[in-house]
Amino acid sequence: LPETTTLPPTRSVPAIAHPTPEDAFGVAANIKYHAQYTPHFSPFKFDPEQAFYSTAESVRDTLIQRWNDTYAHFHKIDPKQTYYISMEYLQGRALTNAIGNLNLTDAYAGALSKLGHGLEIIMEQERDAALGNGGLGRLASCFLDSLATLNLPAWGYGLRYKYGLFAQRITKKGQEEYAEDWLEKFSPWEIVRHDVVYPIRFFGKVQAESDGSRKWVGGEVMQALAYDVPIPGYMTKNTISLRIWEAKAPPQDFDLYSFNSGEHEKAAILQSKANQICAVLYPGDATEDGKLLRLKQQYLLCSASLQDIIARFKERRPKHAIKWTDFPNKVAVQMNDTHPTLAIPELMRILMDEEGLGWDEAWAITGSTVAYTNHTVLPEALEKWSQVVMAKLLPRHMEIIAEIDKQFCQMVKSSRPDLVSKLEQMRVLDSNPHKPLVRMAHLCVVSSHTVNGVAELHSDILKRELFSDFCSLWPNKFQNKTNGVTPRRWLCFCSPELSAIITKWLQTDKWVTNLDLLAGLRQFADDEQLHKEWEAAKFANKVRLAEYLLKVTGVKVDPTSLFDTQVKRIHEYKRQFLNILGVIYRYKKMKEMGPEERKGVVPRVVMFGGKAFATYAQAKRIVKLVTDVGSVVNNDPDIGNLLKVVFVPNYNVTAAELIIPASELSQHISTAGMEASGTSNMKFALNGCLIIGTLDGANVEIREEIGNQNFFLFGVQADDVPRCREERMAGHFTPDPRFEEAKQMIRSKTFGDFDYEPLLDSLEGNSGYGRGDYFLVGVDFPSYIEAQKEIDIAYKDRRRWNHSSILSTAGSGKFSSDRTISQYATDIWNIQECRVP
Ligand code: 4GP
Repeated sequence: LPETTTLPPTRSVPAIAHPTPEDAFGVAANIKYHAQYTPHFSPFKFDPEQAFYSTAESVRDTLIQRWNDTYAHFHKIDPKQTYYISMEYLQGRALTNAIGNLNLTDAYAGALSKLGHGLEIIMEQERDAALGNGGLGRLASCFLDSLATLNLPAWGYGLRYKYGLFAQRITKKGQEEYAEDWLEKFSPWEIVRHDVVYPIRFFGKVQAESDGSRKWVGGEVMQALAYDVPIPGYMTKNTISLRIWEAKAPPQDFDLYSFNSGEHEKAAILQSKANQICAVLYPGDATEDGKLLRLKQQYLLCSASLQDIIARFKERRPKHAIKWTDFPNKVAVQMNDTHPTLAIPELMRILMDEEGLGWDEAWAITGSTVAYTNHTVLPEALEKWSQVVMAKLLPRHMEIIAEIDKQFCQMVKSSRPDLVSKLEQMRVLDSNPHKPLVRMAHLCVVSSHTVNGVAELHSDILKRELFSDFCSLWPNKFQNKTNGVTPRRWLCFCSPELSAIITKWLQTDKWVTNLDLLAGLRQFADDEQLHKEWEAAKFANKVRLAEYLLKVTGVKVDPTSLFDTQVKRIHEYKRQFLNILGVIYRYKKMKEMGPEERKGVVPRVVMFGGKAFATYAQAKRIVKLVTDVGSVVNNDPDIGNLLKVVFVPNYNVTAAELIIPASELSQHISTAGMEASGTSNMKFALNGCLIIGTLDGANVEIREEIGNQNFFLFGVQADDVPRCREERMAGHFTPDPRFEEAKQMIRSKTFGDFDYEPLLDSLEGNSGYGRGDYFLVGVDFPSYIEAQKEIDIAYKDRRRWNHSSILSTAGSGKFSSDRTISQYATDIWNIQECRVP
C-alpha cells in the first residue's frame, strides 16, 4: 500500500446500529464517516494509522449501542450482579477480538479493502492495552470475555494506568525498562464518564459523633473518574463494562491565587498528586512514599468501585424500598487476589458511617457479599501492610480492621479453644511491636464467604498448608476453581487456519462456545488427511512467527525446526534458568559431536519471552544469560540452524497471539507446588502444542485430560519438595555430572564475561532463601534432560507427534474460561444468565 492513501469517494453515513456480516458497503461508509467527522488526524490523509482509528470508532458505534442495551436490560431486570475487582487486566488488542465476537470480520475486511487497506495491516496499528503484569491480569481479561459471552450480569473494575507496567527492550546489557505509553494517541475503546465521579479521601482523622457513630473527616479529597470499556460477548448482544478509574483533583482545588502570583507548581499540587496515583502499575515500594502510593491505588480502586456498586443498588430501587439485607442478594464482589482487600473495610465503613447500619448488620452483609481468589502461595507476594502506614492514610479503615481482628480472636477463643495456640499466626493483625502489620490475605479469609484457589493442586495446598487452620475452622469456605482461557482469542482469532480445520472435521463451529466438543477430534487422531492439514496450519503459523522473530530480534530461524517456547514472567520459581542450562548442555554436546552424528540432531529454535520485575536482580541476570547464550550459539558456524536461542522482547498479549499458535513444544517447568495454575499452558495445549512440565499447577489436570503419553513429565513432586530442599541444604546431594558441565560452561566464560556468580551461587548448597538451590534446579536437571531426549525422539516420528498434538487440542475442553466462569457463577456468586433480547 502507498504510504498515504486518500479517502476514496463513497457515501458517508453515521452509525449503523447493528450491521450484519453482509454490510461491507455500509461499514465502509461508516468508517469514512468517522474519518471525516470524528477526525483525530488531518481529514485529507487516510494512512493505516488513521484508518485504524476510524475503523475502531466505527466498531465502537456498534459496541456502544449494545452496551447501552445491556445496561438498560440489566437495569430493568435488576438481577444479582457480580463485580470483579482487579488491579490488573491484560486486554491486549481489541479490534480483532471485537469484530470477531460481533461476527463482522468479513464485513470489516471487505469494507477496508474498498477503502484501499488490508485488515491485517490495520489491526497491527493498535497498541496493546497494557493494564496488567502477568497471569492474574490476563485471567481477568479472559473472565470478562466469558462473562459477556455467557450473558451473565457482571462487570469488571480496574484502574486506568497511564503507563501500565513497563515496556521491555533487550540490549547488550540485558533487559531495559521504559515507560509503556499505551495511551500516547488515546484509546478508541474507552468512553469517558464525566457523569460518574466519586470523592476519594486520604489521610485525615476519625471523629466521634454525638450519637456514638464514627466519622472520617479532613485530609485530602481526590476524585475518581470512570472510563468504560465495552466488552462484547461472542455472538450475543450482551456487552458488559470494564470500568477503569482515573484519579483527578477536584476542579475547585486549582489555586488560582498562587498561580497568578507566579507559584505555578504549587497551584496545581493536588492535580500532580492525583496524576501519580494512576501513573504506573506496581510502582516501586521500597520507600515509605512508594508504599503510600500503592496503598492509595488500592484504596482508590476499592472505594470508587464500592461507591459505584452502592449507587447502582440504590438507583435500581425506590428510596423508601432500600433494604440493606437485600444487598448480598443483588451484589457479589470478587476480589482478584489481595490487592482489592480494602473493599472489605470500605464496604463496612460505607454501611456503618454513611448508611447508619450497626456493626453486626454491616458485617453480615459484607461477609455475604465478598469472596476472595488466591493466586499464589509465594510468601513475598502475600501482601502485608504496615499498620502505621495504614493508620496514617486510612485511619477509619485501620479502626475497622482492628475490630475485625478483635472479634475474630474472641470468636476463636470462645468456639475453638484448640486453635488458641495458633491464634497469633492466624490473626489479621501481626502485632510484632517492631513492625506491626496487617495481613491482607488473612483479612480476606476471615471476611469472605468463599476462598478459592485456581487449580486443584493449588487449592489443596491452600487447604493443607497456607490456610490450614482457617480450613479447620471453616471447612466449607474453601473451593477450587481451575482457571481457564477464552477459546475466542486463544484459538479462533489467533489461529484461524487451525480453527477452520477443527470446524471442518467436527462439522460444527459450536466448539467455540462449548469447548468440550473438541473431544470429537479424538476419533480422527490417526487420520492421515487430518495430520496433513494440521501440520500445514501449524507450519503456516511457524512461518509467520519466523518473520516476526527476524523483525524484532534480527535472528533468522528455520521454520522446519522444532519450535520450543517458554513465555511467562521471569522468575526463579518458573525456572527459565533450568531451561537455559538445558540449552547450554545441548549446545555443549553438539559441539562435541562429529559431523555425522550432528546429522541426527533435531534442529530447534528455543524461544524465551517475559518481563523481569525491574528490581528483581536474579531475574534480570537470567534474561541476560539467555541473550548471551543466544549471541554465541546463533553465530556458531558449527551449529548453523541446529540450534537457535531467541529472547523475544517485550512479551505481551499480541506477541503471545503469534507465538502460541506457532509453538510445538512449550515449557511449564516450575518447582512443584509453586505455580498456582498457569494459564499459558492451557493456551499452548489448546493450540496443539505439547508440554514439557512438572506436576505443578494446572499441568496436573492438563496431563489428566490429554493423556500421560502426550505430556513430557519430569521432576520431583510437590510433596517431596520440602524433603529435597532439606537434603540439599544439608549437603546430602550429589549433583549430576551433566549439571556440573552446564554450570562450568558459564563459569568458563564461553558466553562472555558478565558476572554470573550470583546466579550460579543460588544453585549451591549455601543457605538462605533463593540460595541453597531453593528452586531445586540441580535436583530436577537430570530428569529434565532425559525428558528432552524423549522429545527429540518423539519429534522425529511425525505420526506420533501429530497424533499427540491433535490429542492435546482434543483434551483441552475443560480449560475454557466459560467452564470456569460458569462454576464461579453457580458455586460462588449465585448469579443467573440475563440475556439481552
Ligand atoms: C498468577 C499465578 O502465578 C499463575 O500460576 C496463575 O495461573 C495466575 O495467577 C492466574 O490465576 N499469579 C499472579 C500474581 O499473576 O501476581 O500473583
